Amino acid sequence: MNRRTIIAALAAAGLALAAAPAMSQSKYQAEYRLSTVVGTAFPWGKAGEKWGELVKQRTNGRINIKMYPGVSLVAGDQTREFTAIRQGVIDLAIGSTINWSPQIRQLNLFSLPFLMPDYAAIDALTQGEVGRDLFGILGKAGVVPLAWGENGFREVTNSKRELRRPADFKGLKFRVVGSPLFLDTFTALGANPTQMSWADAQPAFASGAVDGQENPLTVFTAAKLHTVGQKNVTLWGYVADPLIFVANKEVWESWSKEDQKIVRDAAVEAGKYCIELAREGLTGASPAMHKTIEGFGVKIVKPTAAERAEFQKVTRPVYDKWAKQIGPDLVKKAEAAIASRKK
Ligand code: X2X
Repeated sequence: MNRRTIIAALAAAGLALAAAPAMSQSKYQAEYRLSTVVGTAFPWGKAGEKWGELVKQRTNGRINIKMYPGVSLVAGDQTREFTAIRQGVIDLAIGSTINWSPQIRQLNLFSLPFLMPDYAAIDALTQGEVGRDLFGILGKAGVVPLAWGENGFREVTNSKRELRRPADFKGLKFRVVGSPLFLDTFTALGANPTQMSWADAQPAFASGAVDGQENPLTVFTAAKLHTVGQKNVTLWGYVADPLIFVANKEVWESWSKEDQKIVRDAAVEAGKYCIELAREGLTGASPAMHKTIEGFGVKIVKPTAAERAEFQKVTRPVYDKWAKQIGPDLVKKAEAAIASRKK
């Protein structure tokens, strides 16, 4: 049995991993397991690949990162990823704030409807004091946070009709991600939300078991969601999910200071690359990706300011309820950072 098998067995048995540090870490592992939800067709997976390449090259192969897309180390259940990192079943991860928010309630911040109006607002949070506060919280929760990346603004899509106002959501069945906040948001809109992993979601679109979903357009195109009936897209930009690069604490501490610096710097570089890719074709007056998607026969709806305000109004009680759970001080700090952002 190697160290990882022992740790996995302990975790499966529900035993506290306080026992793990007693097993001395005399040498580096042959391989370090990096968890992501999606693979290299997506900016998220490309960032993981880049992180691994940079680290391997700069450590002369001392640290060899293997990517496990599809959160396969936790059998596709992305809401269990954070716990598995803490337990050492996963060595490294690039995770969405949404998927880790069941364990770290403050990460729900980014899912507050209509908190972030533009990319500058995301940057104002992740690159400022709010980002540092969240890294402090993750550090206390037992992982080592290294860098920010990005999944993107999550646009709503469905197979039935154009969505311009809350009334259009009525009765539609939506697949939502694993934070209960999303159930509240879609319920407030009058829809019928159901929580599902990404792995389960795609067959559910194909079979028509659910009508719609929300994800960044980079996910829409890479996963070819137009081929599973998603023929209507509404660009409402209601939330965005940053990605966070982290390491398991014990793995991190087993590395030399020199290697820690290499891994951290490479994460920052791969994170910047990820953010660039996540925004590619999505900025400017007539974004190229919108044209690409329309070319698939998909109808893109761009809500007017008044229509957007209507969505904001019906979801405001969800914002207020969750602001309390996230922590009013953190939310106020985020709102202030956004109000004074550089555009
Ligand atoms: O499951 C999703 O929707 C995805 C791929 O965007 C996340 O992992 C949050």
